[in-house]
Amino acid sequence: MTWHAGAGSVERVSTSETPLVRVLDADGRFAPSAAAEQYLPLIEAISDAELEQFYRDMVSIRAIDVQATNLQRQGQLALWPPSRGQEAAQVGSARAARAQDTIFPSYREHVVTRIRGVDPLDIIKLMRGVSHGGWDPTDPKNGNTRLYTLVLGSQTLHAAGYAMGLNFDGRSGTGDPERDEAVIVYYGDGASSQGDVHEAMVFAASYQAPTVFFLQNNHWAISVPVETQSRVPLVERSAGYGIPSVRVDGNDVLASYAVSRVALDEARSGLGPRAIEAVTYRLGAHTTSDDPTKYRGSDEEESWALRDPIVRLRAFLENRGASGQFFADADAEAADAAEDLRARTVELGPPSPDKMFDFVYSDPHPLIDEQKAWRARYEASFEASSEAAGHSAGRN
Ligand SMILES: Cc1ncc(C[n+]2csc(CCOP(=O)(O)OP(=O)(O)O)c2C)c(N)n1
Ligand SMILES: [Mg+2]
Repeated sequence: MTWHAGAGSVERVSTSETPLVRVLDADGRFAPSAAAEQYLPLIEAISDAELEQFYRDMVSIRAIDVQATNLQRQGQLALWPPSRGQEAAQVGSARAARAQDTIFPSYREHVVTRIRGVDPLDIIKLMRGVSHGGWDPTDPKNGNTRLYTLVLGSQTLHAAGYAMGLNFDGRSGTGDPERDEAVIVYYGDGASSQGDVHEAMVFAASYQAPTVFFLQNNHWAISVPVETQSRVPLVERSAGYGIPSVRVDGNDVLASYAVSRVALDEARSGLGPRAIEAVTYRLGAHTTSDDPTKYRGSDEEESWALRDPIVRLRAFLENRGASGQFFADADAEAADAAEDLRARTVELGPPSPDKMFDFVYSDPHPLIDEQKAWRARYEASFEASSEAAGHSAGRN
């Protein structure tokens, strides 16, 4: 099917006929698509405990995400990029990674980082301006999670380079599944048009670097719809570089988990890079600075709300006999996590202005020292003038 859009009636390739790996339908029924067949043994091996963990991950991050959005509205944060709607894509892929793998997030992967051990408060610190990086990626408690990257697509180059290094160092593709490492990098539909992403794919493919390119197609790059990004399905971009690529229903956590497991296992075992396009939807605003009512209709949002990944997994678990107590406990755990984050956020205090000078160069630099001293004098001048105002008020 083709359709026409925009000035000049540009012919585009429809994305509707591209095979999609899907295991659960929108009502949570087990209804695998033809493309899901090969993944069924893996899916059937997922334990009840793992399924319940997926659900707990998803509801906890939803509550944290709502809390962080509220904190921004209440003046506690400069910005928050909501992840609502993308929980299944993120939980499935993050739970598929092994401890030794390295994660390169973009800026919306809140549950990916949480699963790896990063404290959500570290993201809050970044969004409040009290930290310029967020967390220490070399600290073992952060599970090999590199920093959030706001320069679109640049993390794909970091990931491909790191993965090439794994090969050079003999840390991947040795045939030892317990020790071999891979890399998974997250990026968006908009970022997929960045030159960096294409260069990263060339290097990963040429050097058979163990990189899994995980594209979350959430249909929007701020106000630009995905239809404008590409005339072919995004999954074909990576395929064009010779990288085996699959398209998955990103709102189906089981499908996301299965395709990510296979892609990571293959990358780790020396078969080269893999790519996944997870088709999902950003239910919230791009960030708290954005107003999506300016560029998309509520009918579109409502149609995607019906495909909410949490509702889908909940229905599946209920059909399998999960107890009401389990769901109540998961909700309570999520509320506690969000409340704890709020309490710790409001205790953070204001950002220190001096910090912006501290990490410009690794060594002291006279120009930076001079600027830092100027800023301190400038700040002090307000105290001096308010003291003077106090004295003059006292004289009157
Ligand atoms: C190199 C670069 N260009 C532009 C921007 C401004 N910008 C920030 S987010 C964004 C849209 C990204 O969309 P997408 O890649 O689909 O990710 P999403 O926000 O939907 O998760 C843009 C254009 C940027 N951060 N970096
Ligand atoms: Mg997007």
